[in-house]
Amino acid sequence: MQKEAIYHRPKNEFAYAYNEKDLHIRLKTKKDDVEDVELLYGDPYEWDNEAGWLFQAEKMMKTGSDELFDYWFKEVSLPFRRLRYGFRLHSKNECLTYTERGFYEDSPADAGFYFCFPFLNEVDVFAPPEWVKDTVWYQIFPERFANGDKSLNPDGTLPWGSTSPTPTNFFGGDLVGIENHLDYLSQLGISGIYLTPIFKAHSNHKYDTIDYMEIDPQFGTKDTFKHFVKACHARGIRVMLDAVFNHSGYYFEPFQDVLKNGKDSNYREWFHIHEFPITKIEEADGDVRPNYDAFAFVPTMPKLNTEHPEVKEYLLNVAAYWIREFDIDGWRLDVANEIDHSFWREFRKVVKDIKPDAYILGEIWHDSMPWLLGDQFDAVMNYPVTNAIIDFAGKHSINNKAFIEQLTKLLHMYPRSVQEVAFNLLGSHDTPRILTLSANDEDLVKLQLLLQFSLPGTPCIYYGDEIGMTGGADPGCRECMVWDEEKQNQPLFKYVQQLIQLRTQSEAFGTRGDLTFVSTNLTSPLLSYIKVTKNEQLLFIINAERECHEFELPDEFINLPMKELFSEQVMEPSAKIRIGSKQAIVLKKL
Ligand code: ARE
Repeated sequence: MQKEAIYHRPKNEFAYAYNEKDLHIRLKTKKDDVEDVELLYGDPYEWDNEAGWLFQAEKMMKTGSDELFDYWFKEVSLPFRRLRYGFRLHSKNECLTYTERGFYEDSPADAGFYFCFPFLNEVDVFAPPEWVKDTVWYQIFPERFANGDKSLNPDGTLPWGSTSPTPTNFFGGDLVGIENHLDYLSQLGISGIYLTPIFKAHSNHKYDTIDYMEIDPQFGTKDTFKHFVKACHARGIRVMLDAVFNHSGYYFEPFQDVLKNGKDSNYREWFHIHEFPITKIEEADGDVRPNYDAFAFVPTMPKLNTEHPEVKEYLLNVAAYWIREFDIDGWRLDVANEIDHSFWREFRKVVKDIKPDAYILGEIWHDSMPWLLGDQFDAVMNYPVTNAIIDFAGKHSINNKAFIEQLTKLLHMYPRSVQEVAFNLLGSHDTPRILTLSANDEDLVKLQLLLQFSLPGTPCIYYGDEIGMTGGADPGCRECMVWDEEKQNQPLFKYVQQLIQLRTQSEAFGTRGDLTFVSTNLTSPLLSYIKVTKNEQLLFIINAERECHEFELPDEFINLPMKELFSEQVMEPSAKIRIGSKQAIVLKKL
């Protein structure tokens, strides 16, 4: 048995409270090394003089394998919500008990040797907002969605869609424009809007904030925004704003004061100034690096000192204000990974005190477990899953087996309760558009959308992707929304609409369905996975290849009456099924 590959450590994705009574326990072992695992578990205080610690032994379920590891899972609940536990490992010729103190041939009789989940305190249970599990998000870059009030146009505003976007040009998108198109969004079926920044700022992207307490005048006023939120809520659409707290803009009053008064400024501690005098961008030439911390090395984005009590108070007040006064439903946190954890813990308390079911979404592109322990974020933008989907079904740079192994690793990276509200996207204002990444192949985009909508988490459509807009990396991906219906890809719109309907109608299709990859055909070019709830069983078969393929149904689906969800056709019981090139089939057991 490869003991060096056997790993468990409590209170993260390996051991966590799923709800007020159930604990989830996971273990990983070297792939194909261990045949069976039993969880040995019990109350730490149950023992007798003869047997010592009184524990139960129950088989764990293998929930998947990635490139290197097998993953084992067990859900347990104990009357007194206290747990000591270990693992009895069985391989061909060996049997070992794995405890916190190491490996033993015979299971130790002393509970003190075992892993410990001391007590399941309700306040520690990570409980993300339930409504997020049923939400389909739509991301809008406000400057480019719709120009509803030309009187707000900034100087130099260009005619809508008249030319390519650049880092500095304007087309006049505003809040009225978005509100005027809520019928379109309701028709599509989305139920959450994520707006990139809308507070007063210098640029067209508004990530260089001038005033966190004002709506940017080109987008409208506070009354416009209040009216917009009410109109969204009246349609059952939630609203999430973009909190840019890692840095301010160059023209943010406190930074201007530091520029003017240098080390005598009352705000000098609000930033991370390396030395005085500060490099003034007006005097700087080219890409001089600022002598203060910034986002990347962008001089117009001075990093805020969120550890400073005045900065913390100011920003937490901003966070509270827009929830309390405008009833927004969530915050997307920009450059979330570069702000200190203590700030985010206070942020969560402030936000959840005002609106307990507000959604807190961190923008982190990498492993985010330290922010997802239940004391900071509810979820993160799930770019690792985005990349796996695009690599498999968009770029064909990984095959079915590699995709399953990558997804298995990613799905075991976080607690299930986190996975269920993960923010699943195929692109954003920071990435090339999905159709462009898929070499303009609409069929491949549809396969990627199906994966995005049926994997655990909640999907987000980037504006215009639903009608087949293209665009390269920032700023290419920020073109003006196409409203000329002749130029919109209506079949694709209808397909996205159908995915949203399927996700709404079928619980197993959405985030509550338990996912298992059909790994019997790892060498097959076809990806297939099963999603089940207690009332539904769905089989997804995806052919990202350019040839037709035959698929042998897994045992649970052989020779049974089924309905194909997209066509609504009842399928004759069979053992095999043909999948066309770049096609997908979703079968529901009748
Ligand atoms: C501007 C130019 C870009 C240029 C960039 C270089 O427009 O063409 O590449 O400068 O600095 C905002 C604007 C951008 C602007 C930027 C800087 O929207 O248009 O870019 O300000 O002025 C990393 C961060 C992540 C960040 C991305 C952009 O981790 O937080 O970089 N995303 C947020 C917002 C952006 C916003 C900012 C931050 C700044 O979503 O829209 O940019 O407020 C890998 C890494 C990631 C990296 C990612 C993208 O995956 O793992 O960490 O994200 O690549 O580069």
